[in-house]
Amino acid sequence: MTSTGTAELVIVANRLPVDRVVEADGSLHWRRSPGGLVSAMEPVMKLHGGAWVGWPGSADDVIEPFEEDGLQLIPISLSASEVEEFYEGFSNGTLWPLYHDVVAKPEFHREWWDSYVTVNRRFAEKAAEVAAPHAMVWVHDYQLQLVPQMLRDLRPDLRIGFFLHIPFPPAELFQQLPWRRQVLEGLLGADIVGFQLPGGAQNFVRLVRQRVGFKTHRDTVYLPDGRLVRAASYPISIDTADFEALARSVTVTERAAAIREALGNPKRVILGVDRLDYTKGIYPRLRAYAELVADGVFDVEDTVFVQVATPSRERVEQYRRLRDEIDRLVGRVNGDLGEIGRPAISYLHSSYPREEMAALYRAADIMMVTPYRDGMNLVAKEYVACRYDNDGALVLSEFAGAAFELSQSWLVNPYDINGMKAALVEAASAEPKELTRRMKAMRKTVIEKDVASWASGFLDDLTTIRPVHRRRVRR
Ligand code: GDG
Repeated sequence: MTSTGTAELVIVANRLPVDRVVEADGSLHWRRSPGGLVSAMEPVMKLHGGAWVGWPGSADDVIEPFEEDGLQLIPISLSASEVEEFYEGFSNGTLWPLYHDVVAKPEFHREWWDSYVTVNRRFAEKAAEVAAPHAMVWVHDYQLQLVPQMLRDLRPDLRIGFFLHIPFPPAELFQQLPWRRQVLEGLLGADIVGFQLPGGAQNFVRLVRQRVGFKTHRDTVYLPDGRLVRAASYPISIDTADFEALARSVTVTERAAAIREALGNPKRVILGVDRLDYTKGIYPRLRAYAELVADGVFDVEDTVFVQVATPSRERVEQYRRLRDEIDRLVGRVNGDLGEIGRPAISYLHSSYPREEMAALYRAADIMMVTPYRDGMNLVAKEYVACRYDNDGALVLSEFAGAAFELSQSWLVNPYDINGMKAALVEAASAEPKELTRRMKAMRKTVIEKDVASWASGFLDDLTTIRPVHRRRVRR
């Protein structure tokens, strides 16, 4: 065992939960990144003297551990070539498309894999250094799938949990990965491997049986050394109360009215909010709307579309190409169908403060969330959290994890443009009573199952998982 640290709970994630801000006078400071994971973890972290291991977000930064808002932050440094090979390459050019149904073609490069191994080892070593004896370590997401086993080799005393935020693909797709066995073995270092949906957990257990050859029964893998690994689903959520409070605030209420005004006070506002990512199905959604305008079903005078596409992974080729495709589509639709002062689609390639997001959710009569594949999709839950009047319609892809819980939405297949058009028309003409019935049911779910209950559900299971013998692993 390597020497140990003092943190009783360690979060290991690709990014630290803070962003670096450079002031006009050149001074540097850190600002908490907005996001449910951070706010959900904060109370538990403070209670347990927690530490967060992650990358600060720019290349070649060597930063000493520091404390921010009572959180102990442990930066991991990545070189420029590691950002290219580990992060943009293997994580976002290989794993991301492979795990999202191959909606874009994954690239397999041996040097990207080598970098993935090197960087995963760096994260594991750092976590091993800061964790107290018998501490809990919670590792997050596809960038760090080798960390659980690397960490277990260094620190067999730890309880290790892993959670995958994106889908875990069926065997038929996962099998393409030249390093499939190493990834499965990496994950098996955890005591609990968590997924968004039961299907992900089942895919994982099946692959372990087929590819690694370990015995499995239902959600449990039996390792030859007597250790057990549990694979289960923990659907992530949002800080619902916080979002609703924001939506009810005077500033957001006024801003929502101002947005509608600026759009020309139309009868209907349809909204899409996504990172600009090829998994999110932005293209077919805009086409469905544009066809309805061209068909004369919607009129740009009374039904407008607002699409926010937050810039994302701009150095990765496939993302640049997607941006061009969407630019072209929006240009064509507005050129063909818009009128002076009335573009059919208001397209915003930009990122906004949370207040603006809440105002947009408040301003929208119909929210379209139509990914080809998505682990969960928090935008759908945020929209529901903001609709405290029980109005508004959610059109949701059946391939988003959120579809399992938000089954009262208008569920669509994003590959079926006619189907999406029909759902959009139905949602647009639904009676208020129908909207209320659906929204009420969805709000109940999102209020009961928020991000705090997600985090405590996972950590409680990790605390109480049968204390199997923790024999030293000899290799
Ligand atoms: C991954 C999985 C899973 C977006 N633009 C702005 C902004 N956002 C916020 C949204 C939402 C979050 O970012 C996006 O979360 P999603 O869940 O929709 O999608 P991914 O980024 O792909 O997240 C996904 C998630 O991990 C959690 O496990 O649900 O399936 O792919 O919260 O509001 N926030 C602000 N400005 C923006 O411009 N402030």
